[in-house]
Amino acid sequence: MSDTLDAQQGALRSQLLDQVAAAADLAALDAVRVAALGKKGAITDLMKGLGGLTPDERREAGQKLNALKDEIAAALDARKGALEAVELESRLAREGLDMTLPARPQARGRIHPISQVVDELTAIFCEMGFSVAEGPEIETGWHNFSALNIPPHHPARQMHDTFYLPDQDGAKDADHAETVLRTHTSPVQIRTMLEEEPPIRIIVPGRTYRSDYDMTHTPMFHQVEGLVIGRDITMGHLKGCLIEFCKRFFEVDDLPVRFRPSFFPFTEPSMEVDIGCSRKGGELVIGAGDDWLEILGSGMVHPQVLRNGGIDPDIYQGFAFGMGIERIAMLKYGIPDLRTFFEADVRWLEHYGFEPSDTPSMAYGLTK
Ligand code: 2U9
Repeated sequence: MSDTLDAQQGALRSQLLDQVAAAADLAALDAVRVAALGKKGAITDLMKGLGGLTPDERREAGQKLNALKDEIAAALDARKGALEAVELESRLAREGLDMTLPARPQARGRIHPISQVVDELTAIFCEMGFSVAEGPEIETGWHNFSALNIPPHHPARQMHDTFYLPDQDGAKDADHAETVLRTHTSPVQIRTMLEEEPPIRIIVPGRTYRSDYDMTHTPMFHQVEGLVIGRDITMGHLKGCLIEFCKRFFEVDDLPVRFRPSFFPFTEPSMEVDIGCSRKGGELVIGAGDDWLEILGSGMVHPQVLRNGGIDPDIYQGFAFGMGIERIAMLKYGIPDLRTFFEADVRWLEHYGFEPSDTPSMAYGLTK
């Protein structure tokens, strides 16, 4: 074959092989294929140029051109495979899922300690057969004080302790005209007694208000009160219920519990309940030691309060109890300052808050 044709094919071969290697993606590679092997491609042009040769020259040149065509086609296929592999790798990297990631992203939100403790109290008492009652936070003087046997000039009624609102018009008497922010959740129990027949077994968690503000008091705080009314309800029922509650809430099976005589206008006899603890080295440990910690107040419902609730004390008796929710939350979860409960500081919530999935339940032990 002429030296010129040889040189042409040699130059074309290295040019095409360089272009195949340099093709950065499948589209560029296809352009090289068309430029080399297409109808107007470089190799196709050389094929057309064979017409002017002798039969022997044409046969030799044709064989060499076919060999070049096969070599370029093979190089194109190899490069296509390599580029497709790169394309697949980048798609896998882009679309891949890391199956070791948690099913749900780490919840950013937190349940406030008050909400968590209300859920814990509800889990404990509802498992004992109580139901949850709610009622208005703006109350009449009658429901908040008189019905509870709190006499007209009792200190609790003073402005320094109670938030008064303007009297309601059209009330049936001065007591019902008087309007306050409730100072405890007891009025809801009065309303329940007026509306339901015994037996009654309710807890009433909720906001309560007192005109007070210092290291251990805030104008709004949370209480939970309980009321059990039935035939032949005795102090034994009160003690059994509250001892069980304290053990389950603080999750200490052998928790020491003691009942101390006290006085409340709405219960007789009344007793405050302490749990055993140790304060050695300034650290509070609940359940062990020879010290005591007041948790709640309780008593047998005063007969006059039963009458105010439309219940005959010669047929029914009952017991009641009440506790501050912030107080037991602070004791149980070691939260030092009451005022931080209401500052909505996200860092505080991140630290003292609870995971939404930490739903308290007696089925799995109050807190996992
Ligand atoms: C009715 C009858 C009786 C509710 C009770 C207490 C004792 C008590 C305080 C604890 C700390 C309020 O948050 S606190 O300041 N409460 O000690 N509460 S017996 O007695 C009732 C309630 C309603 C009809």
